[in-house]
Amino acid sequence: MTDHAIYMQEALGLAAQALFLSNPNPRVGCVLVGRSGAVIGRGFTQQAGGPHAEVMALRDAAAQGHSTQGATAYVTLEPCAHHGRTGPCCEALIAAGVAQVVGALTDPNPQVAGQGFARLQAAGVAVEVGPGAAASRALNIGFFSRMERGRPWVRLKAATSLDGATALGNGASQWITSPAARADGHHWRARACAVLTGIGTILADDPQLNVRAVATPRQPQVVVVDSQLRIPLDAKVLRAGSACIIYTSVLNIQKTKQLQALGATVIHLPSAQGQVDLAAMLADLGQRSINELHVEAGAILNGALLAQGLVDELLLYLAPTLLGQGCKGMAALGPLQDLGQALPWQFHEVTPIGPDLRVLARQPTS
Ligand code: AOF
Ligand code: ZN
Repeated sequence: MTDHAIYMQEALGLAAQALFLSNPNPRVGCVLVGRSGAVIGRGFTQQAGGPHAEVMALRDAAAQGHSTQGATAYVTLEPCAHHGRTGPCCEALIAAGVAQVVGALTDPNPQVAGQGFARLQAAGVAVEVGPGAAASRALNIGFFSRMERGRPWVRLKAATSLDGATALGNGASQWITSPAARADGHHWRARACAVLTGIGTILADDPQLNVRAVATPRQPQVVVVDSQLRIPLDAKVLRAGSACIIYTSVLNIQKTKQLQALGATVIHLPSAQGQVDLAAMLADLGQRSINELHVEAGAILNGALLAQGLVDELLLYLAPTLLGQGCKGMAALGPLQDLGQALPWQFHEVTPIGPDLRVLARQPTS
């Protein structure tokens, strides 16, 4: 590996430490290398509104008494050029006397979009872009989705038997997969900006949909699709720490006021068919800075999202068990008339988790 690749690898490792922390800010890492070739500072993006990776690395170097004059900064995303909740990182790097910036990717945020690199170059800082680009993008798949498509990266999670059943015909479903797989599922909840479910799941299971099995500094926002606004006022998701967003297709002022009094946000987004307009909902969630949307829903909402082509990734846990006929499937789709109508997916990654398999599949285009 070249020096650039080695230091960028370390910066990517730092960026990964922001996985549960920085939402909706991208996960960014920064390594400062002094003129002697030694690493003098490290940082990663803090919670939204907190310092960016570059500022953390500069502070780290200062705290250790290192001079940053003539240093090289390895950053997994273009240093910002805008005055957002924090000052522009490109100015902080220039002021610190950094001589070279190696960046993995241009920031797709229109407020930055090349201006950070341009400003560095205008100040005489050498700029190189490219090392670590694919890994940085993968780590920020939701941020890129929101910036480029105006909607979150939609990841649909399901736990099934080897023959694809999510529950017995009588509804019994606890537990098909192992504790290890369930804990792994919490990791994916934790990295998401929001967890989406449907009213059917709320009424049947009254889930909390928060992160419990892994330590996290923040909880994802809970989002419920509830066409008829049937959610009970004592539903657990309404008691969770982060305020719940409910999408509905009916106007029910009284129930809306009751839900608002509990801290929920109620959004009326009817489709032509009288249900919630799911594509419009995703656009609205993009406006609300949702990067990764983690779907844990029943067959009806899963089927609607899949049929409308709104799911980007399947996160499936497969247990080594066969449940046979008469079971429930993960998505109400079809019945199809011929195999040509089948929805095509591609395996992206397959990982054993305890006794189960975790399968990530993506749309062929993504
Ligand atoms: C960086 N370094 O570590 C991150 C950046 O609201 P603010 O001020 O926190 O700005 C958020 C935007 O800054 C975010 O949308 C993205 O464009 C950029 N994120 N930039 O220089 C970082 N996380
Ligand atoms: Zn910044």
